[in-house]
Amino acid sequence: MSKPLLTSLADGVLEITLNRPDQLNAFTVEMHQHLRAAMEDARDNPQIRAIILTGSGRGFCAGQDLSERDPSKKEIVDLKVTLSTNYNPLIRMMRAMEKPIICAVNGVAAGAGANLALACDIVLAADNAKFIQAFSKIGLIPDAGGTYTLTHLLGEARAKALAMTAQPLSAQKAEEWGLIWQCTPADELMDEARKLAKSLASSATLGIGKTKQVIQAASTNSLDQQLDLEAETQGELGRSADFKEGVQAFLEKRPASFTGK
Ligand code: T3D
Repeated sequence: MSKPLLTSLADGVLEITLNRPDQLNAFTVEMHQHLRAAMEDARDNPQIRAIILTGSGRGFCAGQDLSERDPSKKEIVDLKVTLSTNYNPLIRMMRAMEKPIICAVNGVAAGAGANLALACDIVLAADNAKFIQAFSKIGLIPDAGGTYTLTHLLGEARAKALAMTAQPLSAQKAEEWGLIWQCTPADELMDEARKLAKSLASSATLGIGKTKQVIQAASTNSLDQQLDLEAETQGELGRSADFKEGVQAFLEKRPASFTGK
């Protein structure tokens, strides 16, 4: 049986591929376990300075594998438990990780699959990809952070309409609305994602990780709190090897060689 997740590491970039193409990479418990382990490795391994998340085959991820929720199986699955055990720790970990996660959405992203993509830091999507908040079709609400991400990125009007209608949102419109960073021709998606990841992996990783955290904090902080957080974080970064190297390189008119420290 093929592995539900593929990983490869090169040039400081960990590439993670969801690998259940016949089910559009829908989430099983097993795939969750593998993805969590890969993300933990990405977080803890200093060799890894950027992550790409993508899917194999024609889809990115169709959310929860609904065959694990087959009502005829009699066993009642408590979705509060499955979210608390699988989806929520994953999203929390990805948001807390002080490394950039690029999502290369290679095809349809539905349900928790769409919201997994939107939890990444920079989202590129193939021009034939679409985002579907499929939950309302099966009587659920958007999860895996969807109610938060959609509302913060799009505002209530668009978040509610996407969630209530489950209407597919094209990659082009997702870019136009500011839901994702970039819609890319499908045949250029992985090259673009790899180029971007490689460049982030050789840049000032510590500063990029802190940028992620401080921008995320802005959703709930006041301006005063944010100014304090910026000062505190800049103080820390001002003592880093990367800051020293960046300034030195600028003054010497040469490219900087960052170590991510
Ligand atoms: O349960 C909990 O723990 C709570 C958490 C829930 C999180 C969630 O994600 S709930 C939402 C679950 N996802 C969905 O409701 C989406 C279901 N899928 C679709 O609506 C459609 O497949 C798509 C719109 C995504 C794509 O449509 P299309 O026409 O391009 O492909 P298809 O023919 O429907 O799917 C291709 C195959 O993938 C097909 O299998 P087959 O017939 O070739 O053997 C289909 O059954 C399978 N597949 C697609 N999505 C899922 C799936 N199999 C299991 N689970 C899926 N989610």
